[in-house]
Amino acid sequence: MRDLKIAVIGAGMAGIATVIKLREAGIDDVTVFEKASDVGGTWRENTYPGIACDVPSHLYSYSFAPNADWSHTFASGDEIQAYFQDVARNQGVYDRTRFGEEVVSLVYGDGRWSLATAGGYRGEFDVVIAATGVLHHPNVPDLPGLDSFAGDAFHSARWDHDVAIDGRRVGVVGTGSSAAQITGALVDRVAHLDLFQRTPQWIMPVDNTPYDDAQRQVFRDDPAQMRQAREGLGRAFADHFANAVIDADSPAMAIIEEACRAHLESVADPDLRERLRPDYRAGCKRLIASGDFYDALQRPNASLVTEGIERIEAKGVRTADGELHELDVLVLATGFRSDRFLRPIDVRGRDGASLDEVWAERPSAHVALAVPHFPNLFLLNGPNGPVGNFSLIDVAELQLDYTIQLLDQLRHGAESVEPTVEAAEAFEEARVEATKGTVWVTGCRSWYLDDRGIPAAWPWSIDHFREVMQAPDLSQYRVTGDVAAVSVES
Ligand code: N01
Repeated sequence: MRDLKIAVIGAGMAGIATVIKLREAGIDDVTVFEKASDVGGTWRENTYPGIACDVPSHLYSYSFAPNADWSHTFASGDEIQAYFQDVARNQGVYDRTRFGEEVVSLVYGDGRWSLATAGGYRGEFDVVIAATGVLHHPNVPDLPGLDSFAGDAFHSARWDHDVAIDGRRVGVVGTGSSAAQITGALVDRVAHLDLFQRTPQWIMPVDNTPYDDAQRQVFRDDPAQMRQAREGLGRAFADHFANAVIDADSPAMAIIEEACRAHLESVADPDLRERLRPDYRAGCKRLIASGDFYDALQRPNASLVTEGIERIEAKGVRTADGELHELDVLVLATGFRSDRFLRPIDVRGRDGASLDEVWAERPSAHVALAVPHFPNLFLLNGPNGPVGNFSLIDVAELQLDYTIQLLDQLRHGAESVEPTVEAAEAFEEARVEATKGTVWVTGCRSWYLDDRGIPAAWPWSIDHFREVMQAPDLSQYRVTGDVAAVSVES
């Protein structure tokens, strides 16, 4: 069997899993390229006050590395980051990783990828696995005058911990999941908090129950119980959320909407309540899970600002009604450019095809994983995948199982494997059609929607994703070289 030399881009959640799962499959010549100085990806970069994951922690854990010690149902960001560091350390991922190496170009030719980094490294690989994340490139809004602000301004994913927060006047722009968590965490620390809301959000109430010592001991003593807990959470998450949003008319969707409506009724001041009321359906935008957001906004030192932002001035934010909201610190919780994926890496596939050109209108990938004309390149959590309403850990693990079966083609003598144009187009056509039944198209602006207003997401169930990821259908792939050597069950 041929030994494959594999490059992995990114040492976040998916990159760590890649090293481990490839090794399990007998593929050990793996180098991870990480532009930062540590593993963790999202959880290394997002360190804002209040950060947590809204996927329950026992579900947001690798299936192969359960963690009996999660402190809460929804663990905090630093606990999650420590988990990834531990797994990476215990499984030798640090040793495989070149830190401080930003990949800038990938060029395919004669069955190999030439990889170059900004630091001058050059190497040849049989396969590249991009584990570069989805919500990675901050969306810094083009607010007039932003540079003139005399205080400190930063994006939520670039939190500046040298800037004092306590007792100061802080403004938060945005009402997404990041802003909701920041608002809840900051309100009791600051002199005044202004939340600049462009669009109200539906908020799903959640309790973040701690696990006590006894429960943690049970999980430690009996891993089977912990596995069952993970499976139960996965089932509940799918039934009550993931499978609800893909069917706008489902009873589960109605339950979510009712829970959000009832939660909004908890806001005592009718004026504030109405200003917080969205005019679109719950789940259309990525649903926010929070138990403290409304409470925070009802504190005497919090203001919800619904007038549009006209410009930023030295002293603060000037809104369209002419009012100046004076601030010391401005937090831009304004989301991410969710259409970037592995760009800005310059990727050249077969016959010089440029990924940037192929994706000029919008990114797409066959089963969210692979792109015609770009052989032996796999994108974990790639375009149009199950994002936002599943545990991305499960998604990455399933994609890796599928990818490893495609790699078997190469290990048994094939030179290259890539999806056919026909298969990728047929997949995309079916996907677009299926988005029509989802709640994402019921009338709102969100990061799910592409430039056509079509959700750039997997519009089917997680069970269907599991089925598709069971085994590649080789009729959808162009395999070159010694193709008869292996067959993959389908
Ligand atoms: O970003 P977002 P996020 N002027 O894109 C507003 C995951 N996540 O970082 O709605 C004024 O959701 C924008 O307004 P509008 C999760 O999947 C998970 O919060 O477009 N406002 C919106 O309110 C999540 O969905 C967790 O009108 C501007 C906000 O900024 C995803 O990451 C925690 C503006 C952006 O919201 C992204 O969440 C955090 C402008 N020019 C993130 N530009 C958990 O697990 C943008 N906005 C809990």
